[in-house]
Amino acid sequence: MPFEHILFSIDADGVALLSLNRPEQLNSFNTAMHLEVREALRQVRQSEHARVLLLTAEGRGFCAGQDLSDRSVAPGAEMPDLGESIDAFYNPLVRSLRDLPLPVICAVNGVAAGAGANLPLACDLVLAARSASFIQAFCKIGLVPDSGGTWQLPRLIGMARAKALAMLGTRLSAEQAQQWGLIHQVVDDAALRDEALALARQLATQPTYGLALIKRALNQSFDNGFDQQLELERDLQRLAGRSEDYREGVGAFMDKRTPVFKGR
Ligand code: T3D
Repeated sequence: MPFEHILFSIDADGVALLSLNRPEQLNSFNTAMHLEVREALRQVRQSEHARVLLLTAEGRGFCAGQDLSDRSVAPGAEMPDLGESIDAFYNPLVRSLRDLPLPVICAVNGVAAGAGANLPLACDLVLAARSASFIQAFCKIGLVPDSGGTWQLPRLIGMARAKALAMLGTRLSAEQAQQWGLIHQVVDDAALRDEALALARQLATQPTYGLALIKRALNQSFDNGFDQQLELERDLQRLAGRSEDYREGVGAFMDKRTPVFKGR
């Protein structure tokens, strides 16, 4: 399937790069872009080579959420069922990013608004350009934060800050987002793509099967009690302990050589 609204590749190092590419509309989502992102994520899941996904975007913005030019309603016309759109597109997208059995890096290159502000929160390691910002823009047009925002925000930054962002729609700078624990790292604008790619390449040499199990454990921890989480750690450690990468890691340690991991 040729892509028109995204750039997508999987390189020889195992880095899958997915870049949203509707810069004139600040990479807001229309149905065509949703379908292309879905297809790219399917290819990443099925690839034997992909070890890490890097999600980013072209132009001055990261993503402005839903393309609102698809949402104008003429007076008297039937209102759209946005729940259908959430079911069909946004929920599958965030589930797919969060459940991807690979580390997912998000490089936020500019303003991230609406669903575009919450997509990075479904990723594992979020880097942002110093000039980037996060806006829970939904309240400005009478909507509710979606794409997992109402679940992620209170857990990551606490209820008081979550309510302020969601109900005031204020712009949160990348630096403030980092200080609040919403994202991992702020990077100078000109260095963002290179730093994100370097991190992706470095992670691609690591035991990525184990990293995928780590993200599963951490993602489930919010919903588990302590005992449940201990049991989950046991189950995941059982899987990790049967991996080729574990055998290689221990072997390389004992032989005092650099391990060569395969992600399985
Ligand atoms: O509907 C469903 O399916 C339910 C799901 C909803 C999920 C959602 O994401 S709802 C929230 C939708 N997003 C927004 O409300 C954000 C709208 N955009 C903005 O508030 C601002 O554009 C930004 C704060 C993001 C950036 O502001 P600024 O001043 O840097 O840029 P700008 O001039 O507003 O935008 C630049 C261009 O991008 C402009 O087009 P033009 O005038 O140059 O031709 C603008 O219209 C376009 N653009 C920006 N955001 C959107 C958009 N076009 C369509 N849809 C957008 N969301």
